[in-house]
Amino acid sequence: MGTNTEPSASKTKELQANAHLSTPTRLTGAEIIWATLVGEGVTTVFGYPGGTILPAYDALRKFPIKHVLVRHEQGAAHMADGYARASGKVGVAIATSGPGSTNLVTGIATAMLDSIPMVCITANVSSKLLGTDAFQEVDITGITLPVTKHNFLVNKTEDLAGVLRHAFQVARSGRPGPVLVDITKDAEQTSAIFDFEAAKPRPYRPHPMLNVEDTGLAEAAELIRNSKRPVILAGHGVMESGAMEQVRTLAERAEIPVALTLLGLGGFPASHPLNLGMMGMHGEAWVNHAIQESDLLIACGMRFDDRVTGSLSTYATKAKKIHIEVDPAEVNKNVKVDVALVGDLREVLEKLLPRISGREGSAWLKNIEASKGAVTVRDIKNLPDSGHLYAAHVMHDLWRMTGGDTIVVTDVGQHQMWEAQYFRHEKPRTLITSGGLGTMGFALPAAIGAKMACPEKEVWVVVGDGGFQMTAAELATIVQEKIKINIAVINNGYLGMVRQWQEFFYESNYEATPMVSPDFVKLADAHGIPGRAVRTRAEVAEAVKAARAASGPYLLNFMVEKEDSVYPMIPAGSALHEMIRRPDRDPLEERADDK
Ligand SMILES: Cc1cc2nc3c(=O)[nH]c(=O)nc-3n(C[C@H](O)[C@H](O)[C@H](O)COP(=O)(O)OP(=O)(O)OC[C@H]3O[C@@H](n4cnc5c(N)ncnc54)[C@H](O)[C@@H]3O)c2cc1C
Ligand SMILES: Cc1ncc(C[n+]2csc(CCOP(=O)(O)OP(=O)(O)O)c2C)c(N)n1
Ligand SMILES: [Mg+2]
Repeated sequence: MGTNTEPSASKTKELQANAHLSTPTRLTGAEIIWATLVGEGVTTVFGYPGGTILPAYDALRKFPIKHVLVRHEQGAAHMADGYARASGKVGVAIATSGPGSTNLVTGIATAMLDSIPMVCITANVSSKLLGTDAFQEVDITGITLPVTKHNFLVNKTEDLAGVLRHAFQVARSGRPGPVLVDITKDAEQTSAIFDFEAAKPRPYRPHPMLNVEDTGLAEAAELIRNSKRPVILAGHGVMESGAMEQVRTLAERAEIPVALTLLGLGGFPASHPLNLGMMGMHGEAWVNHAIQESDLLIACGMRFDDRVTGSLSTYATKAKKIHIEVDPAEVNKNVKVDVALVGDLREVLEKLLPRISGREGSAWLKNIEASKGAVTVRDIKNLPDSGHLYAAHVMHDLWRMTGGDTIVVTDVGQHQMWEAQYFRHEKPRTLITSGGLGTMGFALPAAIGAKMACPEKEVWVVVGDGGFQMTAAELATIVQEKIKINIAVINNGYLGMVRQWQEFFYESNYEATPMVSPDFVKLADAHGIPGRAVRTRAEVAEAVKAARAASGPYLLNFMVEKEDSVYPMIPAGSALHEMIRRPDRDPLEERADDK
């Protein structure tokens, strides 16, 4: 089954014949919306129609843009987000006024917390009705003010092209983020001269602080030269900046190990000898110990989230800190740093690298290696089959069988952490996950967006039984769009991550976490999607093979151990080295000698 992302041939012809972009032409506001999007290079949008946005939908047929009809506007926002995360381009979501636009809000906040470039276009009531509590009137610019990078209300047709172009510029420049453009119905209906060139925004002017000076670079190089126990902390900004090569060069040239945030996974190859793995609340023990013992942290495009630092007063107290970061507001926000290099990571590293020469790091690397001890590689392939199906095995087999060459889109919870621990990401943009907001229901729609952006790539959804039920309606979107996505439901019968907190911190009072679910295989079947349940470890590989071989979407319902927990775990607010470890006699051992 192929994907359906390309505009139809007839629409493409219209684009070629489309003189709007070069010759100023009189168009309706509705037409200007699409004409501007075409000019900005948009080929796919995700949306849901309604009364006030109907003029725009009516005009859509004239433009070479593929519209994906979602089942809930939250899905449209997550799809636009997944599209952006997979491709690096700006994702676009469309909704009508009132409930249509408020349904976008969770998806917008999700993109905001993870710095994802997105433009959301909503319609509002006609300008003369604004402020009258008209039918489906809602102040969506007010509502989304704190969760957008910027937002606009347009009530004049002649302003539309300029505002939309500006919105794209804001979304993708500097630290990316979501932008909302709310358009009154009358601005869609009346006409104006569309002049794409004249609507071009003024060139993006970086913040005046974004000017790395020689003194800062010299100080950073000096700290690196003199450090005995440095660690690079690589975050999401590595991918957003496209600085994978520069980070690697820095690590290799100065022999510095690299720890990754959840959103940084894939920015530095998992198989690289200098890769330590994930840091933070569910990071590897040796990574957190290395950070606590370090004398120099070089933070590259990461924002010292509390899931990463644990308690700030005890965080890496022996270390000097260098922070390379595009957003000045992030510098000294959580962690006070010694040298701040504010700018685009790739550009800053390109200036810094000529000042870095060979540095001997083997003693520190050996020290970290030794600290891995008996509990290390998470290479659990040879562990005896205890008759239990652990989510860890599912992730591990998924990684082995795909060779890691797939986009994995996860939801939020235990399965998300097991994916991060057991699936090894070699390449950027192969893990798509909601980190900052931790939005359950994200995975299925975000995967649709990712597949639309990268139709040639294999895409897997890894989702819990709880989160899957939040946006499962988008199964119908998969079918309508004829796209091939594989879905792995990690079904533990619980809101597992919350159950784990109840077990550890609330005396196992499992209030409101056991969850009854429908038969997910039957649910898929009702959509015409084949699938099967998997109950034992022996069946996992065959099931993954069947899903991959199927020509269309496929769902696997993995009935995993119900009360397993994610280890290690730093209790919220504790120090980074105060980890709860997997109990010794737990059936799922993680031993170094399993290599
Ligand atoms: C259940 C759960 C558990 C979690 N556990 C962990 C955990 O154990 N470990 C962990 O790491 N995370 C964990 N997280 C995720 C965590 O909440 C944060 O989302 C994550 O740590 C943020 O990573 P980041 O700072 O790399 O990315 P972001 O939050 O996206 O920040 C990226 C930073 O890079 C900057 N940037 C962007 N573009 C550029 C550029 N061009 N040049 C320079 N800088 C740039 C941005 O301004 C921003 O400051 C968990 C999340 C959930 C839901
Ligand atoms: C929209 C939303 N509501 C509530 C939460 C709080 N929460 C975090 S993880 C989790 C449990 C997830 O359960 P499930 O989807 O079954 O995944 P599991 O942890 O069992 O792998 C909950 C309720 C959230 N992150 N998002
Ligand atoms: Mg669950």
